[in-house]
Amino acid sequence: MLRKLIRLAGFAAIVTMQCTVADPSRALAGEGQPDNWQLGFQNAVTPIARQINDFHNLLLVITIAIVIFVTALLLIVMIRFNSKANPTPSRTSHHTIIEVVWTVVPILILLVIALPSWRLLKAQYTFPPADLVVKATGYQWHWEYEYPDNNVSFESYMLDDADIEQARKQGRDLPRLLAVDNQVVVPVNKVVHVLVTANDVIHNWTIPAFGSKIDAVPGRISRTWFKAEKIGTYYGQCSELCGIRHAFMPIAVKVVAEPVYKSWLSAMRENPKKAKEVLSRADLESQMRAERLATLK
Ligand SMILES: [Cu+2]
Repeated sequence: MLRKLIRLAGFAAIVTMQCTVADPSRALAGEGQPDNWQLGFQNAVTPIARQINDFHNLLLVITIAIVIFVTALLLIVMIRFNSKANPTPSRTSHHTIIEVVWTVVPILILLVIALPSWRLLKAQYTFPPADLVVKATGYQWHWEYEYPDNNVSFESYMLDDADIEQARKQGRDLPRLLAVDNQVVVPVNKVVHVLVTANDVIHNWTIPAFGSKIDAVPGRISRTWFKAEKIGTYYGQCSELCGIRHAFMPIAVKVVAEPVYKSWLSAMRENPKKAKEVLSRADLESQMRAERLATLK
């Protein structure tokens, strides 16, 4: 009976683990945004996000092992040492070896958790030299972006349902509550420093696929960095409760090839409408390339 229960608990733990561990082969459809029925993290596209996923998976294994161990101990106590099975209880009140073990083992477990945690913190706060600086300012309820070295700035508002529907009619499938009118555009494989602040109340600039999450505090400039290694559009949402439309000020970052970024930047300086054309042309080209590749296969 006891063995069966332990085996069942082990099976349940393995199933949970398989569902929750970040799956690197998850379909591209959900890249940069949440998937239906998703349990784990979004696919990581920066070194920091990968480290966060690995740390999460390590914690998950440790947590599940502890849950199984404690459950097994409880079951043993309930079955072998209840008053019927064990009418004369032991009067042991002290056992040096057990006391040493239950002090040392948790210390070792905490060290196994602490070391990668410190390594991750250090990586997040060690800024490689910037290839590009972007400043994000939170407002109730939208974001404003500046490229201070390039004299470019724009506001970014969420697209409403009518805009999403119109885009769908034009053949573009945009995620509801995440898509915005003006995305942040950055080149692939470049270190981007993001200076984050707010103009009214505290907001939070977040992109899960980048492992980026930092408070936007009025009167103070915080800094984070990312190096996106994959072309695509990555979405996040304001993650600090900031008022009635908190859920409607998403963040969208479009990672493009460097030449596309350069032509977008120069178009932004001359005529922002042209900049959108640059991006949709790049999208069309990559879609055609993907289709060509698919036919070759
Ligand atoms: Cu908010």
